[in-house]
Amino acid sequence: MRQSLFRAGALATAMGGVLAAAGVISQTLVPSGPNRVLFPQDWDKGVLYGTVDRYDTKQYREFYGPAEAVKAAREGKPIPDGTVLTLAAYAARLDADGKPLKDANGRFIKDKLVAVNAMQKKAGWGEDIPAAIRNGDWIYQSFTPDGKVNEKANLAGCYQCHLPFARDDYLTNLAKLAGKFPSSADTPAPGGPTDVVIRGFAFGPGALKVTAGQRVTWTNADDSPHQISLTGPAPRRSDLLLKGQTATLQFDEAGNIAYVCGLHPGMKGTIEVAAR
Ligand code: HEC
Ligand SMILES: [Cu+2]
Repeated sequence: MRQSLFRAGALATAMGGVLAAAGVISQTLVPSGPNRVLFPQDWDKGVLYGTVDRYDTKQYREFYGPAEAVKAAREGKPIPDGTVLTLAAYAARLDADGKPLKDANGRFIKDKLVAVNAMQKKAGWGEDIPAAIRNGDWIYQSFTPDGKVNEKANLAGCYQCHLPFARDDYLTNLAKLAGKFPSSADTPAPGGPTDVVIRGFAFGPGALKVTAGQRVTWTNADDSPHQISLTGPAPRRSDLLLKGQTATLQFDEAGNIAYVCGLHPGMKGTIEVAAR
């Protein structure tokens, strides 16, 4: 199991600024409408390299890519020029109470396709994307299920959200593409007073009280990566946490700390740090 300590990265701080500024002007940063990424006609004929059950949005998502990209990722090589990766988002099938139904393996069951999101990498692409949010040579596009460009998509958001994963060629799920996501990893059962478990796309407990000088440890129990991202005056991000991995952070000063998941900002938590 990997244990990561937080780094107070300059990147995280810079990103906080970019995101704050971009919130206001994001729509104009990257115009929506048709761009160089065309609808990936045969997306479902590629390799289905990963799925995610989104408990927070009640969606079931599939990742598709070409065999050459899977091969490159497995060999630790750069993702080939021209690669298109597709995220197919489906509504999850719900029971009468609006809760997602599960199959024999405990996974969500797909209902209607709601969106097809694509990212494509080609040498020289991306030069017209503002430098602050550019994702190398990747360009993003969002399509409706019938293959039309979703003109309402906030494309700047794609770049902003994927930017912190530059180390992984801007992918949130490079580990799944590379076949290295530890889906069957054991998750320890932390139950200490300063432990937070991430399960079903939620922080448990969502509100934690600690005393200044104490350390908080987050453990990811989900079959999806998550990331602790402190918001507020001193933004910090943990490494990506795969299943079974932990991040630890010490809180030395009293105060209220708010945080979200860097991948799924709808996941929220707080740490209340009492004076010693
Ligand atoms: C709020 C953050 C966020 C935004 C905004 C976002 N993504 Fe993502 N993207 C994710 C996450 C998280 C995943 C992994 C799947 C999941 O957990 O739902 C992902 C996965 C993907 C993948 C699969 C490849 C990979 O490993 O990352 C593609 C393709 C993709 N997104 C395209 C897009 C496009 C196109 C847009 C803009 C229309 C977009 N994304 C906007 C967070 C985001
Ligand atoms: Cu998350």
